[in-house]
Amino acid sequence: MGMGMRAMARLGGGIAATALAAIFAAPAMAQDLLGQPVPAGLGLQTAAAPLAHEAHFFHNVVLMPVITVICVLVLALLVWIAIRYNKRANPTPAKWSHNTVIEVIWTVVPVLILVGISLFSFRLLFAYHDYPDSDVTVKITGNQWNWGYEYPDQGVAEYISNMLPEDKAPKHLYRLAADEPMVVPVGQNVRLLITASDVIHAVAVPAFAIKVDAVPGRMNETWFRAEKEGDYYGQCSELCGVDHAFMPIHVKVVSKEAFAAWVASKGGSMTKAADDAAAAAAAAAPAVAEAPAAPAAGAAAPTDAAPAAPATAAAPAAPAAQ
Ligand SMILES: [Cu+2]
Repeated sequence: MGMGMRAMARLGGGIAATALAAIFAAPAMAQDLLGQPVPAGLGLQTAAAPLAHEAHFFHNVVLMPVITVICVLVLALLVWIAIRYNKRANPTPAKWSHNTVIEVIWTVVPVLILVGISLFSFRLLFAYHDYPDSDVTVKITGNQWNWGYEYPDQGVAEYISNMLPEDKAPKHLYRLAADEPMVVPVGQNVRLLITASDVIHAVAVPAFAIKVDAVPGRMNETWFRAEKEGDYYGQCSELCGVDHAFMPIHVKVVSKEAFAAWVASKGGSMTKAADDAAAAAAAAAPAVAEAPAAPAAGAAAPTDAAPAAPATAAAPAAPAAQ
């Protein structure tokens, strides 16, 4: 019986190892197809951003081994009990029913396993809320059934991204490719501000391991830093209505120069923030110059209201410049 158990354990271990190898090999084979699903793909899409690497570590190195060991152990115990203690092999069963030591063990060990998982889990959770300084901010608005992208810092007004129809999209990218992708520079921190105009949608891009709800009246936030140029695809991940499956998220990661050229083509400017600051300063300057005139005006008409009037008049100039 002992030999049988060992053989069984070896078989179980072999099956688990093969399954794990298949799961981990899939992303490796998908290297050249970064950012999109692959036919018969198993496991996670190849990681292409810092958070994705951390999420994959949690999945591949923490969760999968724990799950595999527990499954194999429980299966082995079941097989052992079924073979060793069935009616034929064990005609006169023992009469005892409780064992305090074993009950303490099967309570404490799972608790320790969960505590061990939670250490890694919280670390990952905090990493997701640890926003670095952003280089580019994109405001994403989910609509029934498309996405609006806006780049407030570059002055790129919101444009709508629609799914490419079946006859226009490459066959394997139908329902993933969009006519107007979200364009971002490679190696830069991209902050996403996410909301919706009608119902709840969700922004999900597997290669960056991000998934955030887009909720009307609420601004959610996440970030990613794409490590390689290319096209990355995601989909709305909240059931949002009849065309839920037809609002893909297409992220085009390009060089810094190509991003600047794209911003210019959209009527924006990479130096908009600096330009605005300069314009605001220029607009503020005359207001400061006029300031000394206030006491004079006050002197000409010595009422309480008079000195306040020029300041109020000058104030709207600054917001208008923005
Ligand atoms: Cu949606």
